[in-house]
Amino acid sequence: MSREKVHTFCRLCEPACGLVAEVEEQRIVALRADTDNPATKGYCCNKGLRYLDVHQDPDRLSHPLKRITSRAEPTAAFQRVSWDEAAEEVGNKLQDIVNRHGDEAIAMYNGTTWGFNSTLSTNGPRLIGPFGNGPRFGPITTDCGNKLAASEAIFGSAMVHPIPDLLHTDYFLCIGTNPAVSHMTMIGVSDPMAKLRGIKRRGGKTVFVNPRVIESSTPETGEVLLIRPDTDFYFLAALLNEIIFHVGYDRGLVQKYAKNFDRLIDFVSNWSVERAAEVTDLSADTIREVAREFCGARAASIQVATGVNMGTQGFFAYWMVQMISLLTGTLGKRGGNIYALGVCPPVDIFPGQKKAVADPYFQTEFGELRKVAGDLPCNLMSDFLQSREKPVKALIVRGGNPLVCMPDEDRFRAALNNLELIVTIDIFPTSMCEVSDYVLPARDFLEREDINSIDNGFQVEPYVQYTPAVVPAAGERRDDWWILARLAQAMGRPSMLDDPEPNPTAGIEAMLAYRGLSIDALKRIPHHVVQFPEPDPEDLFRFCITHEDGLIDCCPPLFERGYARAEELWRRLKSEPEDQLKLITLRTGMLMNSWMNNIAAHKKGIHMTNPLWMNPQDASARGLFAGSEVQVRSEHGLIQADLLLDAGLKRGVVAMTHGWGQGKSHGLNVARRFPGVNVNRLAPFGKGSFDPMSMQSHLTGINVTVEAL
Ligand SMILES: Nc1nc2c(c(=O)[nH]1)N[C@H]1C(S)=C(S)[C@@H](COP(=O)(O)OP(=O)(O)OC[C@H]3O[C@@H](n4cnc5c(=O)[nH]c(N)nc54)[C@H](O)[C@@H]3O)O[C@H]1N2
Ligand SMILES: Nc1nc2c(c(=O)[nH]1)N[C@H]1C(S)=C(S)[C@@H](COP(=O)(O)OP(=O)(O)OC[C@H]3O[C@@H](n4cnc5c(=O)[nH]c(N)nc54)[C@H](O)[C@@H]3O)O[C@H]1N2
Ligand code: SF4
Ligand SMILES: [Mo]
Repeated sequence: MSREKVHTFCRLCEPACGLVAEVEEQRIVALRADTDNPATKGYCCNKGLRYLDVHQDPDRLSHPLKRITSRAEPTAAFQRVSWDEAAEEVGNKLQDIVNRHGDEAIAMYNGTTWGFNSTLSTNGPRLIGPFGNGPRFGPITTDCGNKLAASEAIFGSAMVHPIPDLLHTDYFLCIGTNPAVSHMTMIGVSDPMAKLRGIKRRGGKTVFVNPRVIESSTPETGEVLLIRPDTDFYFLAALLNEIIFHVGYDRGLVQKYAKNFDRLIDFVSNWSVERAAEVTDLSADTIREVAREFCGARAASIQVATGVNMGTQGFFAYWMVQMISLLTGTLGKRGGNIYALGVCPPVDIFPGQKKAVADPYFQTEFGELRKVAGDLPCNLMSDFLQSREKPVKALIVRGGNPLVCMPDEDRFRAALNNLELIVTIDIFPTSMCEVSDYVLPARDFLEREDINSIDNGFQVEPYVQYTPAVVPAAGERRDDWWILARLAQAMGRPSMLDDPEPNPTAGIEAMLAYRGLSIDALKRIPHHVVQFPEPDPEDLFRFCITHEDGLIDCCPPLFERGYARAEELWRRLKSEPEDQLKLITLRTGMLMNSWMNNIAAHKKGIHMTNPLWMNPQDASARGLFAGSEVQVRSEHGLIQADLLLDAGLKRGVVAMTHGWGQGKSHGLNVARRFPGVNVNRLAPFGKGSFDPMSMQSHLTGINVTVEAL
């Protein structure tokens, strides 16, 4: 039997590790790291390799399903229907809803998998537009809404995020991210830990800022400064204050590229090192030392990720990050934070993305809101689904699981009862599918062609890779773009399928054309990979400042909206009792947010559930011990969990992995036996529960109490 090797790549997270699939008679028999991939050089993690289990999982969705039980019944039953039946029924119902309730009656939730699917993301507006003007949601506002909104205001575009030049930096300030586990986000870097070890070998160092001694911190990388959760803004503002008023800043970049600089100075003058020390649990001397080290390094760089984004002030924190780069002259400098031109200059990958406007806010029945890259705040999804002013009657969930990944599971379940139609497009029968009326089966990444588009502009070592579909899709699974286009067509709306020969790769070809490439050309190249020259740090100033005047806005007047809140939250933190417990969330190498949870080989030891981790001294102060069953309570909810001890946690901090709590996924025969607990039941939800600057959910540093059951 002939065995063919197909070069492809992983699309679970941002390193896009090269893989080789071995294929016999259109079946994948092995999936391994592509050791000769010129870009990712054989690096790969267990999740990438285990994707073969995902691909072969007998529980996978392979046919369109229609619900035959009422939604009120505890266990859902589904019947297999043809694509035509499913599409026509859904299309008719959607159109009928629009006829009765208007063009704003269809809500959508587009999950994380959006960005990892280029035939979907490059066709965004054409695929989403036909469903009207209803509210749009997605993980943007639980993941990185702060970054998108802040970059839009500062640089002019939501997709501009200067990355740390990890190959040349000699001081890396790494805040609220755990590269060893997550492999980092909004930066595309193969084998991030090797890059961090490289910094140390060159005589530099990484400084982590985190409430926990994380796996990434080793003698070969650097130490952790243990910060009190949700205080990063004060730490970053104090760093900038110290740089401006004591260490001295670089006037070169400021004179050339900055506007509203005096307003920035005014704002920062208020946030001294001493004030930060009062709430961050970092001493004034420690903060001063970081400022001196950062400025004294030959080339210093900085990165913040979800640990900061999910705080109450991720937007202001990210603002400070950009200003630290600008004022230390490390922005657009080799070894500092740079723009890494990839296959083409920044492109919009979110359907509703637009350039900066002076005031993006508008009035709604839930207060003043803005959209971030087209999305409304996830924390108001339940409210919008029950809107009196603009009734929503249908919800389409594509490639995400808002039941588990957003706060507010109970209210969200209740809000779903209001809807006439729920459609979920997924590869697995998740808990979201269980509450849906129609469930539509998508193709997995081994079943579709793609390029690594999500990291365009964020890659430490830029390259583009093409992959063909490794094997034909099993059953009746269809591409995500096709499914959305088919539903639009059935509604009688403009659809990509109106074209007798639809071309889902036109957007990809347009990106490739910038470099004189095409899919055909990539197909002929070994591994289908083309690497681009080392980034020119100055490209940042060429491509990334998209305000009309060509300047970086150091302090848009819009930001004043957050000033009083920064003071108010500081006072609140200062007045908290010393023994206040704060919850943070974690990732593990076995899960991808709420999924990869049906892999039997992963369900071993501590990975069989999601315990509550506590510092041993905090545990003994409460008479708790490893194995205790505990009750964790916040102002917003209550859960039960098993307690385990982690001496690496800062005192006063407890931690849990998110993505669990799927006992109601009856079709997932492994996951339902290892349900775990939905930690997001403890997170704030509804009006006022998110960062008003960026609509970003507040998911870290949540005040909780823990008691024995
Ligand atoms: N294995 C695995 N990899 C993943 C994912 C996954 O679920 N599993 N998810 C992918 C996705 S969607 C994303 S967005 C990325 C996320 O990538 P990362 O942002 O790197 O995600 P985490 O590993 O959760 O790291 C967040 C860190 O923030 C710390 N933290 C929590 N609260 C605070 C705080 O208030 N301040 C500071 N300074 N730190 C804090 C936590 O201890 C944790 O170490 O990972 C991606 N990669
Ligand atoms: N407490 C807490 N909450 C968090 C986080 C946290 O760190 N702490 N992290 C937040 C972050 S960063 C994110 S990104 C969100 C994630 O939020 P979501 O995107 O809503 O959740 P995922 O679990 O990533 O869901 C992905 C779904 O897509 C399905 N899927 C996989 N591949 C495909 C495909 O090709 N097509 C289709 N149609 N479906 C596919 C999977 O089976 C899964 O059901 O969660 C957020 N929630
Ligand atoms: S690091 Fe991310 S992209 Fe690489 S194999 Fe693991 S999950 Fe896939
Ligand atoms: Mo994410």
